[in-house]
Amino acid sequence: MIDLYTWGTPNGRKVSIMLEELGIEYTVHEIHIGKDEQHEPAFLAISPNNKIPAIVDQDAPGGPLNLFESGAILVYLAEKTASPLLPTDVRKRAATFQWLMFQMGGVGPMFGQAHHFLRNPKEVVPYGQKRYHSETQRLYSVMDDHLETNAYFAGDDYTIADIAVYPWVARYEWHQTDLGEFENVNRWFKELSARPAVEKGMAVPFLN
Ligand SMILES: N[C@@H](CCC(=O)N[C@@H](CS)C(=O)NCC(=O)O)C(=O)O
Repeated sequence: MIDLYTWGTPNGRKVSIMLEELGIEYTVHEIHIGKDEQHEPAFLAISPNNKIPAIVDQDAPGGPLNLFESGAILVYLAEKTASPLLPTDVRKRAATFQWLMFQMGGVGPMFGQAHHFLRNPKEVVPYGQKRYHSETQRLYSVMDDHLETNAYFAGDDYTIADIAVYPWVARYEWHQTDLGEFENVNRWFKELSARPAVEKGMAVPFLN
């Protein structure tokens, strides 16, 4: 049994999609980040960087295991279940990690900043808006070029790299991106959207 501490954000949904794909039983604990619940001591004991998502694996060898950082959680769950979502073939595994890191170090932080500057009703900062919107568009071009000759990020197979990127692309309206301009990303996005596990995972803990 996995306890999932999450909120309705892209990073949280990576993990709920993964758990749905794996068919693992899990209990959702909502951490309302708008109400600062991420700073409560009980949550900090699991996730000391005060961010969702985090999990507790009650059945880990040696006793309950706490884990934060969505990328680490995806790898942990794939390894725990020996899932093909993290291939064992050396080249495919390397490609999966490469695109997972691309998401963790690029897509997540840059799209997140784009949302911050483009959707902040209190203070308009044109430089911040321009910088992160253009960086977002650049990342879409990188993804679009790659997906022109690859069905998925790691090549022929659907992996945790796709699960990591998907919930961020799902917020395309927030970062003012026309998916019609990126036909390969659009094709990939539509295919993943049709997966029942993706649809279910995206609704955890609520839809927005
Ligand atoms: N690198 C982290 C980022 C997690 C993250 O930024 N979580 C956000 C929500 S998407 C959060 O909990 N923010 C609350 C805060 O910063 O106080 C991961 O991938 O898990």
